[in-house]
Amino acid sequence: MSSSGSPDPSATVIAIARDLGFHRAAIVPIEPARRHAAFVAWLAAGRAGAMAYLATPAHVDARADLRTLLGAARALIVVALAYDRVDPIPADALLRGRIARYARGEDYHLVMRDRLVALADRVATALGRPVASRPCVDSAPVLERDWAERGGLGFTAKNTMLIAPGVGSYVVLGELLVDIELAPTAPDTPPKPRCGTCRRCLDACPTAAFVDAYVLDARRCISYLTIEHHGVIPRELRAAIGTWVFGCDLCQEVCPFNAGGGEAPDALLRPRSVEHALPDLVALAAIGTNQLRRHVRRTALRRIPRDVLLRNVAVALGNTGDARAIPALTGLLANPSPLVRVHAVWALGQLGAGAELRAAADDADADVRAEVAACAPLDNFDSVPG
Ligand code: B12
Ligand code: SF4
Ligand code: SF4
Repeated sequence: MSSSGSPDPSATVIAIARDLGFHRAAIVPIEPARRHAAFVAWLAAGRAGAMAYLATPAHVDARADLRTLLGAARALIVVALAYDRVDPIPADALLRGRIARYARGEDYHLVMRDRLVALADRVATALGRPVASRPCVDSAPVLERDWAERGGLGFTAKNTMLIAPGVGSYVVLGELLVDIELAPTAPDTPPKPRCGTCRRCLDACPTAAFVDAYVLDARRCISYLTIEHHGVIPRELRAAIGTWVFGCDLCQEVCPFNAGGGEAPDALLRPRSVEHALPDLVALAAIGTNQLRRHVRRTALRRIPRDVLLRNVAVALGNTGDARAIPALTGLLANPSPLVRVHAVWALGQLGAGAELRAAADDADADVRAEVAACAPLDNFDSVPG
C-alpha cells in the first residue's frame, strides 16, 4: 500500500510479474544507459565481428536513450527468466553434440515477448488505465545486462554474464517500457561485482575469447561462431569448438554461482527432449528438410539456416575423434552447399579419413579443393582411427 492507502503501483507491477513466472523483476527510472560508452568502445574495437546490426546508428543511439523506443516511456520494467541448468544423461553411446542450455526449449524470444505482453495487459487491468508499452528482448536495441544490473537483478560478472544470486547466470533477460509513472524498486547504486579473485570462466574458455575480465571478443566466442557467423569458421578455432552445435555454456558451467540446483526453471524453457539438448550428430547430419523444420519449430535453432547448422554438425563430428563419424561426414561431402562441404573436409582430415578426402580433391568448388589442400598431405591419411 502507498501512504495514501491505495495499492502502490510499483508493488502491483512486481507482484504481477512474479505471478506470471518471472524469477526476478524490478523497476528502474528512464535515464541514460550507464555503460553506453563501454558498448561503443567494444564496437570500435571490432569485437562485434559480423554483427553489423549492432553498430548501425539507429541501434547505437537507441541503446543510449530508451525513449527512442517509446517516446512516452516513464519507467522500465526489467525481468529475468531462468532456464534449465541440468544436462540430460542419454542412455546410449551415440556421438552427441551439445546445444547451449538457453536454446533447448521453446524459443525464449517468443516466451519472453508473450510474457511481457501479458504483463502489460495485466498491469493495465490492475491500474484501470490503458498502458502504452514496448516489450524488448535480445534483438531490440537495449543494453539488457546494464539495465538488469541497474535494476538490482544481479551483478555483471567477469564472463560478462548478468548473475542473479540464487538463480545464477542461466537466465534470459527482458524489458518492458511503459508510459506509467512507477517508483523505482532498485537502489541507485547497482550491485557490485562479486567475482572476487575467481577467474575460472576466463581460464575455461577454449577459444580464449575474453580479452580481459568483463570484455569478450565475440569473434572468438563459440556462441558467435556457431550462431551469428554464417561463413567459413576460421580454421584455427574449429578444434576448440569441440562438440558445440549451437552456442556454448562453458564459461557458465564452471561458475560457482551456477553450482547446485538453483530455482526451478520456466517450464517452457525446459529441454523438449534429449535430442534438443544433446543431439545425435550422425542423425542430424542426415536429417531431411521437413524433419529439421519440425525439430527446430519454435526453438531458437530456427534462427540459423540449415547449411549453417550442418556446418556446425560437421565441425562437431570432426571433433568427436571417433571414426564412426566418417560415413556421416562423407554424406555431407555430397551436400549442395560448399560451406558444408568445406567443413566436412576439415572434419574428415581431423579423423584421418584419407580415401574420403582424396574423393573431395576433385570437388567443383575451389574453396572445397583449397580445404582439401590445407589438410596434411593426403599420403599421411592411409589408416583410419578405430
Ligand atoms: C551480441 C550478444 C552476444 C554476442 C556478444 C556477447 C558479449 N558478451 O558481448 C555473442 C554472440 C558472443 C553472445 C553470446 C552469448 N549470449 Co548474448 N547477447 C548479445 C546481445 C544481443 C548484445 C550484447 C552486447 O551488447 N554486447 C556488447 C557488450 C559490450 O555489452 P554486454 O555484453 O552487455 O556487456 C556489459 C558488461 O560487460 C559491462 N561492462 C563493460 N565493462 C565493464 C567493467 C566492469 C567492471 C563491469 C562490472 C561491467 C562492465 O558493460 C556492458 C554493457 O552493459 C544481448 C542482448 C542485448 N540486447 O543486450 C544478448 C545477451 C547478452 N546474450 C545472452 C546469452 C544467454 C548469451 C549466451 C549465454 C548464449 C550461449 N549459451 O551461447 C552467450 C554468452 C557468452 C558470454 N560470455 O557473453 C543473454 C545474457 C543473459 C545474462 N544472464 O547475462 C542476453 C542478455 C540476451 C537475453 N535477452 O537474455 N551474445
Ligand atoms: S560462451 Fe564459450 S566460447 Fe564464448 S566466452 Fe564463454 S566459454 Fe568462451
Ligand atoms: S567463474 Fe568466477 S570469475 Fe567467472 S563469472 Fe563466475 S564467479 Fe565470476
